Amino acid sequence: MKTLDFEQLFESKLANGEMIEPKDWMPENYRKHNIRQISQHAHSEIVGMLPEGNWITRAPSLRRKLVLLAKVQDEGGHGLYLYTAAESMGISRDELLDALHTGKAKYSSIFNYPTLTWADVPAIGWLVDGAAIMNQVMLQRTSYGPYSRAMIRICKEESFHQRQGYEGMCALAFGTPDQKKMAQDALNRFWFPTLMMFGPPDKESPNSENALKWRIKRETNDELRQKFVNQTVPQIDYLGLDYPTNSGIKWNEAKQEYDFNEPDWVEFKNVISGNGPCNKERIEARVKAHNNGAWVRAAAAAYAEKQKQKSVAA
Ligand code: FAQ
Repeated sequence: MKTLDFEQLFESKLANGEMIEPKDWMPENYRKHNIRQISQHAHSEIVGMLPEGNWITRAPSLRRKLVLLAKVQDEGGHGLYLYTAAESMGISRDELLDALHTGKAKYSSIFNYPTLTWADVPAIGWLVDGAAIMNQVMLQRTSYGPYSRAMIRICKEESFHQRQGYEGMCALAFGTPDQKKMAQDALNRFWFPTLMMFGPPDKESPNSENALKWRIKRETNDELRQKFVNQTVPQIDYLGLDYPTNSGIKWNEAKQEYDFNEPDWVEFKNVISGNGPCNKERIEARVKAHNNGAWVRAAAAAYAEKQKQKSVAA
């Protein structure tokens, strides 16, 4: 087949809503775009283990500790599905991790903010996992097969995370006045960083055009941000918390949606360029974990080699 025929086949698959699979021909830019997005997503999952992991030893009860341990472990699993999906496009795990460790690859801006009190743990489950699901529901139908299938499983687990987060927020918001204050403070600090998770405004999003054309993304950054606000504001109301300062949240009767203030996009650009409050600390923690795990990788490789020799000899 000529390249033109391959290209037509690729386009017709997209037009018919079929998946692109690892062995299918694909344009080089489609491959690069997916590697960029899937690997950044994978990095976000494993860096995302750090802010919550910070609270495992200080969880307020055994039940909360068990739930948090399981959640953080789930995020590690999500990273593994996503790294594997990215590897199926012909890039190695070492290359992917090297890009994270050297600051060449991005990960979600949200994980560069600190977790200052226990209330940040349920606030992350509620808001951060809530925003992640809002974005990931559409990614279940993304055009690259391995990414789409990873997202189906991840979404199931993220929904559970979101609910445990909201349940934790309810415990604080309906608890003592001090607990309610902690919940309010966590909401205030995480509101704008959560809105940033959806990416820059559509008019400043260089990757959206191709992402939509190739059905990698099915909704825009602004559409998803609006949906998230519409879903979350009634949940703030139910908790009896105040809207965060300067959030500008107001019901718009004509549009049948909430108006809200945009986050500070200068701060966003700073955070994604490596200058957020915790960027340095996060990368140092990942590099340290990777180096400390070298002996495990060496042992696993030696074991695999031994098994291979055994099966050749048999
Ligand atoms: N943070 O042109 P666009 C989670 C970058 S998973 C950092 O609009 P795109 C689970 C973007 O990469 C959360 N960088 O880009 C969990 C691009 O830079 P580049 C992660 C950002 O790709 C919960 C530039 O700005 N989810 O939370 C961000 O079309 C709790 C221009 O932007 C995913 O990764 C940002 N927020 O749209 C874990 C979902 N936004 O690469 C633990 C998959 C933008 O050209 C605990 N990803 N940038 O140098 C996506 O849907 C998209 O990649 C977007 C960005 C929506 C993130």
